[in-house]
Amino acid sequence: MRKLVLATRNLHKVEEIKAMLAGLPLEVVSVSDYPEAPEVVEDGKTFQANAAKKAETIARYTGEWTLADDSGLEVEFLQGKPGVYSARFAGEDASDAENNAKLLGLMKDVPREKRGAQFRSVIAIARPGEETLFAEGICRGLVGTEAKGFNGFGYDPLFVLPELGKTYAELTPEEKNRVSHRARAMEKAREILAKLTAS
Ligand code: ITT
Repeated sequence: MRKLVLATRNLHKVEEIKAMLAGLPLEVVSVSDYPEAPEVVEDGKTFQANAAKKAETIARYTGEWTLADDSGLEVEFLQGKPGVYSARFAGEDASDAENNAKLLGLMKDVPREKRGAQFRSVIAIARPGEETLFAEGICRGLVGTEAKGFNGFGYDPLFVLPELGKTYAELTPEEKNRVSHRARAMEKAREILAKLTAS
């Protein structure tokens, strides 16, 4: 079976993406299985640029098909921030708790109708010697006024899905994987991979 390397060091993402690739004729491994693999500096200005850089760097290093996700939260009141800086919103090496505290602080006293936000995921699929392919997914919601729920990672406890009345962190992994930005991007990525593995 052909290998697909997941170029992410975020174990939550690895779990989500592995679940979404189930059933495809691919042996899915993670970049953690390559201890000497290079660190990728995420200096792009867009999710697409960073996703491409992660996937292409690891594809070049491993010689295998490689899938990378670059994602983040875009808050309307903050003109799209933290965006590509979501992981380091409160500084390099910031924890999820620190990032969430910074976001809550900036959104203090902002009324519900101005708390709109969306999560965006861009998936890049790189193959040695071939053009990189992309898939994007968006999930709209609101920034909550307090952390709720314990599942998931990152901004999950603050991201409210108004139609469910729950945050991402209050969903089971299966529920999140049905509605999330990453699920939507991966649905398209699955179609791309299904075609590539069939040809
Ligand atoms: P890799 O680059 O190794 O994949 P990362 O966590 O640094 O791991 P990104 O650079 O794409 O990934 O940053 C994404 C950040 O956006 C992530 O750290 C979270 O803060 C946030 N994020 C993305 N998807 C999320 C999700 O499903 N739930 C909560 N927060 C998410």
